[in-house]
Amino acid sequence: MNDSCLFCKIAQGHIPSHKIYENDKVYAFLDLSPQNEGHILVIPKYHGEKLKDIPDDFLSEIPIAVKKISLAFEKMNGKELEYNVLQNNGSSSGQVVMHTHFHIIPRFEGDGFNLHFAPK
Ligand code: D5M
Repeated sequence: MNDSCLFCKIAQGHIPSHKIYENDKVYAFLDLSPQNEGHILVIPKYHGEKLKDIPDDFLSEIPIAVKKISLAFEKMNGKELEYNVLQNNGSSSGQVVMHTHFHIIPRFEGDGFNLHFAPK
């Protein structure tokens, strides 16, 4: 963990967040600037800027956490959560917070939300 990192502080409970899920390797919380209702961030409890910086034992926990969160949603709401998982790697890709994180962006029929992967 890095004392000057926003997401390390959130994972340690030093900055408030709306916690969604936590285990010893990952922390998930609501995004402060949601792209769609219920936008969640999942982060490793290991400080590394980019995916390549995260040890496998932390990284491998991320998709498992995503699965758990989606199943919990389904159980609570009686319907499947449809979503995109997005991970920005480096400033030119749109990464703003330099602690590896995965966005879970819920999708709803006709929400008009567009992901632009193609170069302009
Ligand atoms: O995404 C960084 C994301 O981090 C962006 O969607 C806003 C979110 N963010 C920034 N500060 C906070 C706090 N304090 N709580 C919750 N969410 C936050 P990136 O992929 O780096 O562009």
